[in-house]
This record gives sequence, structure tokens and C-alpha cells, in this order.
Amino acid sequence: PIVFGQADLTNCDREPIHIPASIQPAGCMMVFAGSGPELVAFSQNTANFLQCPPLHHGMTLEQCVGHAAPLIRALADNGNTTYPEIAFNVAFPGDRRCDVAVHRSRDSIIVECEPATPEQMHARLAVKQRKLLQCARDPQDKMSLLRAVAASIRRMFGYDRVMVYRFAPDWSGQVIVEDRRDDLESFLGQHFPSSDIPAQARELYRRALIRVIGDAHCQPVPLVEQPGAAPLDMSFMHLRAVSPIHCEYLINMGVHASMSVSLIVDGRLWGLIACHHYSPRSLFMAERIAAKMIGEFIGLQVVALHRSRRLRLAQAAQRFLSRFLDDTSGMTDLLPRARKYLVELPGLISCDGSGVLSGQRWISVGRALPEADVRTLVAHAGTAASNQLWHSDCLTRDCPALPPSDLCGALIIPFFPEKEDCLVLFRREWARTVVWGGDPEKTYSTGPHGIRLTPRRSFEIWTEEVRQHSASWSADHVEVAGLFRSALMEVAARSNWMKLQETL
Ligand code: BLA
Repeated sequence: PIVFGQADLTNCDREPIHIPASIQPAGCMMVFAGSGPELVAFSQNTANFLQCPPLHHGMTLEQCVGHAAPLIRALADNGNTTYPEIAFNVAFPGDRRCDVAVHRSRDSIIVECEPATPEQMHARLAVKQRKLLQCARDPQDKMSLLRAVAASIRRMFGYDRVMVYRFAPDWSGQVIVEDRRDDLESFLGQHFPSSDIPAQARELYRRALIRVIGDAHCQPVPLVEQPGAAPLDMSFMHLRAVSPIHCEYLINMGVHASMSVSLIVDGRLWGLIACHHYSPRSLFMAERIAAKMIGEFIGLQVVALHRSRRLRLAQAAQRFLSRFLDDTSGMTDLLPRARKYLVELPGLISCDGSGVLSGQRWISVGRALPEADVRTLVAHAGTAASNQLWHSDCLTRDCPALPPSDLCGALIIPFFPEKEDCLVLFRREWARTVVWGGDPEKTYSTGPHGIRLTPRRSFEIWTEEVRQHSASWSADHVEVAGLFRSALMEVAARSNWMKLQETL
């Protein structure tokens, strides 16, 4: 297994970033266990940070934190394992005041202490947060919502650059919104490879919704642990130390400090509000809480926008289909009516043309492959046997038997079990240039950790020409295609039954 801090570029998705055994120096931490509970681990800076006498393993909670003990005990008793319980402005012996976060990890109680949020900041944050939520309450559309949020976050927390980073299905990502200091170059529109935020980091950000890195240049503070102690899971600690590879990445980008707030949509990590600062910058606990709540709220607003778009589409499809079902009742042959309905299809599922394959016949509207090619495609897709929808945004890849064409995408809706009868939608090539923030295939150069151990230094634009692809078929569109399939199967069964009656 790979030890934290020892990962290189070939295995950084296996670096155990949740057990760094060290923290960022913005605060200190103590870990208690047992009936005392007794101190089992602490960050090396604790006595200095709390201005208390040196600590040693086995001290009780009371001995470590004095008057603050009952409060910390209460927080630990409330605390579940993931969301730390918090208290502002707690007085410690030595008159040091701290904001405190307490949570449990297995049998341990983890206590994190940070500089107390200044008193007047709470009210200021509440006002700003209220204003932001007001603006975002009734969003017109997703992009204007996200743009407004990025601008507000930058005003609220003073980062030099605030981006909305949106994940693609392959976990590469794109900067879809940016609000930045005028003199900085723009990352807007750029794509970044999935390896820039490796899988375990994404999984962590799905569960722990905010990540603040105060200074990529700083030395982490090690934990003083008992010999042989099991590694401490720090997943839900704000102060968790940062992977040296990621620090180097930020430094290569010229960035000193960052904040990422997770945007969760339907339980999945949909994107990040990713912020950069070009000098060190930590947030107070109250600021982090505000930022995290904004992220949670925006995630829910994105869900709401997606739901309403889906609902509108489904309703339009239902209206269209009930018209179609009424219109074709009592008919045994649908093809004469097909053209009229095919013309309307692009309004529901965007496409450049479509056609119906029914027995020996093929009727099409708009741009469509020739009948022979359609038959090749349908046979290759195997929809007669599977009786399932089939779609592709790259026919040259997914059906190499087809001759080259500028129709690069197809969605097949079979509606007759065991037969090739189907509705096919086509999409033209969408030739585009994807702008990557640095060459994703680039070989890496030598860095402080040796050859191959350094994330790329170059964030120079690298472009990829995407050809022979159509726009991809969205989940919403595939869902509507499913509605079409049910309606067509009903009509097909009905006309079949009527034909049967005629022959009797
Ligand atoms: C974490 N990588 C991250 C984070 C971001 C990025 C946003 C979250 C932490 C933060 O906010 O700093 C990536 N940052 C980006 C991207 C942009 C940006 C794409 O601003 C675009 C504008 N990173 C690498 C490689 C590795 C790697 C090659 O590039 C591994 C070999 C690792 N990235 C890595 C790790 C983390 C990370 C381990 C988790 C850091 C942590 O939370 O401890």
C-alpha cells in the first residue's frame, strides 16, 4: 500500500489522503479515547497554539482543556461521526479563545481548535449570506444562477478567482463559470483531465463538502501518536493536511491558497465551486460554514432546475404522444401518418432527422442514413433481440461497419419484440475544439520529488479537435425516448391485433 505523501503520478489515485497523520498549521488538534477520555494523539503545535503546558499521552480531557471540558464532552456526545459539532469562541486555559469542532472517528473523539471567528464577522456574514440566498432563490436558469453565485462568493470571501468546475461523465472537468481579479488570465471554458482530482479525492469531497487549503507552501504539522497506533481517519477534519502532490500542483499554477465547495446533485458530486488565492488565505470557521451552506443550497437549486426541465420535457412528450395515439386509433398501418409526427420530433429530442423502419419499409424525414445503412446499424445494435433503447454519439466507433457519414449519432427505439421495427433519430457531427488547460498526455518533468513525480508545470492551452462525434444523448432525452417506446409498442400491438381480427 502507498503511504500518504509517497504517491507519484502513476498511483496518486491510491494515495490515502484521509490518513495524513498531520494537519495544516492554521490550528491544532487533540484526539481522546477511552473512559477518561485520555489524550491518545495531538498535533505537535498544540501546546504552543493553546498557550498551555506541554501535553503528553494519557492526560485526561480535563487536564488538557480545563474549563472547556464539559462543553467538549457535550459536543462529543451529540456528535455523529461525520458532521463535526461546533462551538465558537471557547475559552481555554491560558486565556486562549478558539473555535472548536468535535467529531468522532471510530472510538476516538477528535477535537480541532482554530483561531476564534472575530465577533463582528458573524453578523456581516449573515447579512451577506442572506443577500446571496435571496438572489439565488428564484433562478432563471442554471448558468445565470452559477454566475451570480461565483460573483457573490468572491465578494464575500475575497478570493482572487472563483470558478464553477463541472464534472463530465468521465470525471474530466470544465470551468463553466469564472469570476476573477481583472489582471489574471482566464480559465473559463478550459477542460482538465480526471487525474487532476483523483477518484479518492472526489469521493471525499462528496462526503465532506468543503476543503480549505490555507497555504500550499506551508509545512504540515505532524501528529504525536502513540507507537503502534492505528492510523487516524481524518476525512472529516477541516485541518487535514494536503497531499504534497496537490500542493505542488497549486504551486505550479502559481496559487497559494484554495477553497473548494462541493456541489452535490442527486447524491453525486456534480461540480465544485473552486477558488484560488495568490497569497495565503485561511477562512474562519464561521466563513467555512457559510460557504458550505451556500454550496448545499446551490446544489439543491441545480436539482430543482434539472427536475423542472425534465418535467416540462416529459409533459410535452406526453401531449405529443396522446395526440399521436388518438390520431392513429383504428389504423392498422401507421406509416402513412409517420411523416407528420417525425417532423415534430426535433422539438422534443433534438435531432437532425429521423425515420421509421417497419417490416420492409423505411420512411424518413430530415437528415437520415440510407435504408441499407439503417439496416446494418439496427442489426449491429441488436435491438430486435435486446428490445432495449440503443444510442451512440460516435457511429464510426460503435458501428464500424457503416460507411463514413456526417451523421455521427443515432438513437434507436425498438417497438416490436423480436423484430427490427424501430424509430431511429440521427444527429449530425458536432465538430468542436476542446481547450485543455495543459496537455493531458504530456510527459511530466523533474520536480522536487524526482522525475515523474511532479504534476505538469505547463498550464499552457492545448487543444483537441473532436471529430466524428455528435452531441451526446442526454439522460432526459433517453428518458423521453423510453416514453416513445411505450407508446409505439402500444400502437404496434393494437394494429397487430386489428390485422389479426381482419384475417379471422
Ligand atoms: C485536489 N485538485 C484538487 C482540488 C482541485 C483540483 C480543485 C480540490 C482541492 C482544492 O480546492 O485545491 C484540481 N484545481 C483543480 C483544477 C483546477 C483547479 C482542475 O483550480 C482548474 C482550474 N492532482 C494532479 C495529479 C494528482 C493530483 C496529477 O494534478 C495526483 C497524482 C492529486 N488533487 C490531487 C489530490 C487532491 C487534489 C490528492 C486532494 C487534496 C486534498 O483534499 O487533500
